[in-house]
Amino acid sequence: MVHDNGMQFTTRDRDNDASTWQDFNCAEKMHGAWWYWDCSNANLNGKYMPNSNDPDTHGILWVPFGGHEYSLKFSEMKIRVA
Ligand SMILES: [Ca+2]
Repeated sequence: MVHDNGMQFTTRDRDNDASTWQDFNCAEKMHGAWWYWDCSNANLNGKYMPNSNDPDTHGILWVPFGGHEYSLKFSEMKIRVA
């Protein structure tokens, strides 16, 4: 997540990631909008994958937890107001 820190949100129609390939949109590749840097570290808005094994990284991804091919069953984001 360190690489994604500070990135703008990328959607299919708003490419704000830092991928080095011209016209390459991480939200399209990963099937979910996120604060992408290089498409690979996390995507908690990915597709639900019932068997958790997702070699194409389209699932709900949190690489420090399960690696690049493990899709979580669900994700939940919470915001704390100080
Ligand atoms: Ca891009």
